[in-house]
Amino acid sequence: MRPDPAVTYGMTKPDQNLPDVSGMSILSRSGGLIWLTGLSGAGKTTLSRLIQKALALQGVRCELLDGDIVRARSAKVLGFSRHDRDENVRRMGEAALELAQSGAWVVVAAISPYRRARTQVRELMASRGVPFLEVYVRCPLEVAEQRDPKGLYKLARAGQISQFTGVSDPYEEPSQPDLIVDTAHQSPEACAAAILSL
Ligand code: ADX
Repeated sequence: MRPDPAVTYGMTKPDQNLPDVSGMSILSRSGGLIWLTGLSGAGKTTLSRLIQKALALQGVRCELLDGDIVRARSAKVLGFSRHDRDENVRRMGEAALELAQSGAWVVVAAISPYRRARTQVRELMASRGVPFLEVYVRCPLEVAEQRDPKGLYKLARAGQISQFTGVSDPYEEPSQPDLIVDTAHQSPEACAAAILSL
């Protein structure tokens, strides 16, 4: 059985009350990119899935690009050095651009720890006239670490994973995100609704 994403991420299990996006301006735009950045365990994947479900209810195509899944598919060619993370972000931006230009809404869920790489994606989208929304999925390190859905923080603290974001590698908070959602204090549904209201 596949794990429930909300449980996986240690967040409150979402009930069936998906955000109602009918009448929201997102429906009047033909595609765009919602970029979720934040620590591992912050809730990016959970939110991306809620957004996709809410949009699907309105017949809007929404594609998800999740760091974990994209990395698994690319045969782990990229590691976690700054260079590789930036390359990962660049590739996701390129893929998202193509999807958005085909009329889909795209949600990228990736730690994407470096400001400059995220800004480069913003600039790429702007140069092609594709709406881009950077959402900081904020969650204090202590909370993400307590959730530790994949047991990675524990391994990182034990020195078994190096360059782990928040523990032994940096995370640069967005200086001017389009939105901040706080997953330590807001429900997943409230966060997804706030994002869809942008
Ligand atoms: S990013 O930094 O390049 O944007 P991405 O979101 O694709 O990262 O992948 C992060 C996921 O890889 C984490 O959720 C975690 O499951 C896994 N991971 C493995 N090693 C690390 C590490 N050193 N730092 C962060 N995440 C890691």
